[in-house]
Amino acid sequence: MKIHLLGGFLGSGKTTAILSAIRILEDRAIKAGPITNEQGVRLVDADLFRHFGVAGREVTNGCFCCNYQDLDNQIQSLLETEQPEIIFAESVGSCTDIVATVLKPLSLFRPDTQVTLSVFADALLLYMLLVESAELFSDQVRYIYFKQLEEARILIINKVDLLNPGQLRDLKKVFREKYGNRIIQYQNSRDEDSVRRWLKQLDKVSSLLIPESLEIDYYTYGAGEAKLAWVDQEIEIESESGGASLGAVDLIRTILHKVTARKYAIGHLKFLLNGKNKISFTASSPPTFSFKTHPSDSANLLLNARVQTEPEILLQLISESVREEEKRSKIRIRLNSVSAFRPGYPSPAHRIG
Ligand SMILES: Nc1nc2c(ncn2[C@@H]2O[C@H](COP(=O)(O)OP(=O)(O)O)[C@@H](O)[C@H]2O)c(=O)[nH]1
Ligand SMILES: [Mg+2]
Repeated sequence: MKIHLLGGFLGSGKTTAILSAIRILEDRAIKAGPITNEQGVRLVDADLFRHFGVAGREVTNGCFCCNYQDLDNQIQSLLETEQPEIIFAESVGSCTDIVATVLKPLSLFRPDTQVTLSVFADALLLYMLLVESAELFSDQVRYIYFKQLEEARILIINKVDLLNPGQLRDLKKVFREKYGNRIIQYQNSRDEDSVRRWLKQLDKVSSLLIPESLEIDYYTYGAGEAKLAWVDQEIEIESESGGASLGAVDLIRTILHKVTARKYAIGHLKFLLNGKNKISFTASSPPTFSFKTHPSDSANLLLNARVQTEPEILLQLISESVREEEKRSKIRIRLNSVSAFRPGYPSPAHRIG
């Protein structure tokens, strides 16, 4: 059995790559299942996997490293019920130190399992941070970001389609100088051929030596996680004139506009519309988007926001957006269950240095 861990920053394309990989493997009659991981409990990606009929498991309420036993239980449960040959386990995008706290413990306690770690990075965000030296996030958040890259033996520079040839050439040059001793793959996870190359790479590397654990300052790491606000919110929209889904999309637009206007750096701002359409934004996405809707009297939205600000401010911003949209489009919007918090201080169950 193989467990492929995926690390890397919020919104770098891990879930997209997993979904595509599972489909590719399915065509080859190889059963694979995902384990998603989040700090919250109402998750866009878990719902998305359910929508696509992919049987998986979730580790919620904290990262793999702090919930190692839960991760192990979920692996066991997935193995017993679905018998996958391969498990893709996606860690929380603000997590790092995965080698010492997840990969090594899994290799130790599950000696029959081959474990790999691929760290994903959004090519455009990487270009902004590395080539343009943009700050975007606070120092501590950037500390996490670069620690994620540092511990990777397999680095997936994803979303290469967002760069023009000149940008890609510059990024490759700077990147090779800094991280040249890694396996580096330039990928577009929306393209199956590109994901196939990653799978091929994973087949090759699974017998390689276990990577080295990071040297890391947990104080700065914890401070970086605490810079990000997490809000998970269920939203229901009603309209007597068939404008509910359109209203939902307008609400997304208003929230996005307010977040970008106030210059809060977006880790990942993702919405699931009517349980099936994922609309998501990252620090590298354009501040505009279009989405076609069909007339409907009711719609629902699940929002997972990971944004650099205070949770209370993010909640207030969502309420303001709701009030504005209700006034503007004659729709009724109900905010249902919500959780708003900052991730707690990382305290891994195991750490093998
Ligand atoms: N252009 C482009 N977008 C991508 C690619 N991979 C993922 N995305 C988009 O990036 C956003 C975040 O992707 P997701 O898989 O949720 O990231 P995660 O947070 O790392 O799991 C989504 O809107 C994806 O559709 C890619 O290779 N190219
Ligand atoms: Mg994800």
